Amino acid sequence: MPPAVSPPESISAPIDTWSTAEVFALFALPFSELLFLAHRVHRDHFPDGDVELATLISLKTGGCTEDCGYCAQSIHHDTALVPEGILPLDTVLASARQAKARGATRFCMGASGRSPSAREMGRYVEIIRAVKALDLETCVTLGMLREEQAQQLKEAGLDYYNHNLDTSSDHYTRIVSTHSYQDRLDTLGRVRKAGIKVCCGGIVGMGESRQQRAELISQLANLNPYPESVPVNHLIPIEGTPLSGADSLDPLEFVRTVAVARITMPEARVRLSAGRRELGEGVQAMCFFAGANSIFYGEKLLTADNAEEENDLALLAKLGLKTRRTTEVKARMPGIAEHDHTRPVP
Ligand code: DTB
Repeated sequence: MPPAVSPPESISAPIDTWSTAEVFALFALPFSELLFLAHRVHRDHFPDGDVELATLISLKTGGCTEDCGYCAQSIHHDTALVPEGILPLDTVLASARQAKARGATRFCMGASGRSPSAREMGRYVEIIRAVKALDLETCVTLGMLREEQAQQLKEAGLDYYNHNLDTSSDHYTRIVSTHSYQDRLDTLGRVRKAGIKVCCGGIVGMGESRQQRAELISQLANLNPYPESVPVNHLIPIEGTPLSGADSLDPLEFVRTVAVARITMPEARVRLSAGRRELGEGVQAMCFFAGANSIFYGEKLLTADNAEEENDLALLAKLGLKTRRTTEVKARMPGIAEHDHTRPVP
């Protein structure tokens, strides 16, 4: 039996580390109690309760040598994906400008591959500089990095590096064979050392147990410091990948995962990421209550379709949730009217 966590007092005490057993005990709380705790932590740390809008683009698609079992972009899997080289700078900038005009504050860029070559790094650095100059927060995910590459990205003005732990260390060996969990931790260490903020989370619904979900959250929460940004993805089963037939996860278990991430990483942006559209409005609403405060906003993720922007804005309006930009603009200019969530931000 995992030790009982006696809510809510135990949560308000400063907790520096989270054992898997403690995290598991959170997962095992009655649903309403878990959500109540998570929401309280959320309110304490994010009194504005705003939601960050982040738009994602695939800078380079497919042709990846890694064999991650969930991914459409691996050369090891027989998916319908057509590989594409690095997008021209102009195309990326047009997309970034559009994302900003529609209300996104963060522009996330993903490039396929085990790790970037020197030539690719040159292109990515140029792109990051140019996007940053548009006054957008920048985030990239480029695979494994060496120390000097992390430094190069920092010098380009990069805000966040996304590199997920994906799942527990023991389950990881069943998902990926071309690199190890330790490789992931090593890159995360180099990103931290370079002074870049860390975006690191996982994917649930890959056939892992609750114990393994608890291990993942414990790993993330015990990173010192824990990530500033924690994407919680729901597996999108992609035809031709080894995980295409994975048993679907109970949506309420997804909500629990979000809640546990919020409680254990109180100051992080918990990102409702891949698979959000498929969760439907009711489950998304519960995730926001449980502490999710960032979403991918835009018609596409990397290769998969995302929720429609109009529908997202309508959902936020229905829930009375403000976007991050609104709050920040209001903080700078008290009295300014809130924007109408049912229409794109001018
Ligand atoms: C993250 O955790 N999720 C994003 C981002 N980081 C790079 C990626 C989601 C991809 C979903 C599947 C696809 O589009 O192929």
